[in-house]
Amino acid sequence: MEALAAGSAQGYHRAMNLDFSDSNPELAELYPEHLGVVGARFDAALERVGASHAVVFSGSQRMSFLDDRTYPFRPNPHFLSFAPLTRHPLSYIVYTPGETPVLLYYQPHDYWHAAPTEPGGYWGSHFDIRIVHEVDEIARHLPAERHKCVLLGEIEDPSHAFDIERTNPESLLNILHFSRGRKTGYELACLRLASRRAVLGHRAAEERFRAGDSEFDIHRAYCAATRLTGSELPYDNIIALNHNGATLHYTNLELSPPGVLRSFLIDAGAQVHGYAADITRTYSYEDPQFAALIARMDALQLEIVRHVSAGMDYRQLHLSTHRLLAQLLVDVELASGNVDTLIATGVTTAFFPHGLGHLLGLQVHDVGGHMENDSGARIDPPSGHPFLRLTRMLEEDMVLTVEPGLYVIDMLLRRLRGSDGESHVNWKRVEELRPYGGIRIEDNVRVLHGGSENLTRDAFAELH
Ligand SMILES: [Mn+2]
Repeated sequence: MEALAAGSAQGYHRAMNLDFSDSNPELAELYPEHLGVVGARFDAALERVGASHAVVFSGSQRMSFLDDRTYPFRPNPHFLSFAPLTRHPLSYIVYTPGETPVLLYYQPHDYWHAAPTEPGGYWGSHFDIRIVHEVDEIARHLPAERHKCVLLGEIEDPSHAFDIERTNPESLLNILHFSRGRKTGYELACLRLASRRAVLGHRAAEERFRAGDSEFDIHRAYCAATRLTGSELPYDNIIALNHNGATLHYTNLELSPPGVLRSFLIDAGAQVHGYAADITRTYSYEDPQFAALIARMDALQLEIVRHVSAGMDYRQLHLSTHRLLAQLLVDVELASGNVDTLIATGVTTAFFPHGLGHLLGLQVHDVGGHMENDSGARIDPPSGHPFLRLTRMLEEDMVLTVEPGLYVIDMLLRRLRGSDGESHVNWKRVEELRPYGGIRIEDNVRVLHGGSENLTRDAFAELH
């Protein structure tokens, strides 16, 4: 990481195959097949609703209330699925089956803001690109028969719909959302790059934790190493020292380091061409007992990852995690009793209250995690596990997270008081663990027939 800080990032990135640009030759090779797959999905989706054209809107900049400032731009993921246009509000893709897609590329004459640069890269030659400087010019590039169009995107200003009346039909979206669960070769390459990019940050963050930095300064080191600003991250970094790790989505970033350093939980991602990584690690400062507990959770996580393969029901993986966690709680003397009892009395849920994981892609919590098929049928989470975001049968080339956790969350543990669970908890051990917050280990995993590819562990192994 010192090499990065010293300014030789370009050379380092090239050496480690970390070309995040849109001239990356590997992505250039994979992209045409990807665009073909996206097109085929749109063909099926348009046929279902009897439409001839999909007009996919990138989105507009949202304004703060009573202000002239905008929120960070978050593009429509359906727009991003065509091309890596992450900074392009007010652009449109017109997709017509059998034709080269038209890209209405909005490039305003604007001396306040940097307009999008000239289109190009590995994707540019696959579109009929029409540069427009005024929003009004867009209308004449759209198919004249507006009733044969469907518009996909978030329309806040009705003028951005250009008289297209059918917007975001659910039966059409069901096809796109269900099929996005499986990634193309190009998407897998982007996701691998995103994992590597995030791991650069994780390495730098651990180093700053060991050096005694504050949460704020660890966050700065993370952004510097990934070459991403806070608003370019796929989600707000969770950088939690000591007991702050018990807050599942902790994002406060304290400015000063704590007086005593015990533990560090970091849940931080990165994105490459809109595709996200979502990675969590937990470190002990110098307490061998907490380090041993982390090692136990790491082994548990790997055991669950070992069971990931096509045909597996992700709900079963989540329930298996509770069984393994119950045994772990007994082994480390945080609880006593048998596995079934600890689950039935809610003890495992108090220590591990979130889902095992979720689909990952253009969205950190990618769409379609609860879909049974492309017709809109839904698979509910198992009873008692409402926060499980992925309930599907696993298919080859899905990419998902596996992120078991173990925390001292007083709000949840208090609820066990007076219940059947109370006598199974070793409250003295809970007191001892409380200052350390919690543990979460999260990898990004690609489903294969008979196994999986661990994007995150591969990246950590490469970038040592
Ligand atoms: Mn996650």
